[in-house]
Amino acid sequence: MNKVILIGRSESGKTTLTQALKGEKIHYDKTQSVEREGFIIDTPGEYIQTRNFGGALAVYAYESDIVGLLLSATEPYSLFSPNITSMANRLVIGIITGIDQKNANPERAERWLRLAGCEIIFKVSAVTGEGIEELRNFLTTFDTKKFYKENRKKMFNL
Ligand SMILES: Nc1nc2c(ncn2[C@@H]2O[C@H](COP(=O)(O)OP(=O)(O)O)[C@@H](O)[C@H]2O)c(=O)[nH]1
Ligand SMILES: [Mg+2]
Repeated sequence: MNKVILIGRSESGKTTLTQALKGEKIHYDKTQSVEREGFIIDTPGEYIQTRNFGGALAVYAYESDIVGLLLSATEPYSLFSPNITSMANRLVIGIITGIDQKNANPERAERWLRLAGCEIIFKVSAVTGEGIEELRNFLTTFDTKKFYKENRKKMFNL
């Protein structure tokens, strides 16, 4: 089973998504520390809301098979610098959260995540459940061993 780490600013929906992926009832729970929830590692957003985001990404990625960068569809800006995914020698996917909301603009969020370097992007709502099953399937079944073997030159600078 892949270990997945979720990274994104506070309120981007990491904890709620963790609950939705685990099939739990959604309840608000402020994340105080890096928490392991089964195959998912949830992080407090404050950790990355600094100029050292790239460093944090590089370090956290070591704990995971897949890194998920979260961006809310309602976010008016993005913290992710262009090509930030290159800081991690892991598969970094984009996850757009909160697509059910009235003022959601998933296309804008997608452009920012592509700019950040994400090639695989999911659009989800933890509230309606849209896209959750697809994301869960990807996270639990994607063959990361094969992926890293095939991409070792690119990923590990060999
Ligand atoms: N409408 C809607 N609200 C969401 C969704 N995901 C998260 N939220 C809300 O956004 C707020 C922040 O979510 P949370 O998971 O705590 O964010 P975190 O700080 O990244 O862990 C909470 O009030 C959630 O209920 C979603 O998909 N749809
Ligand atoms: Mg949280």
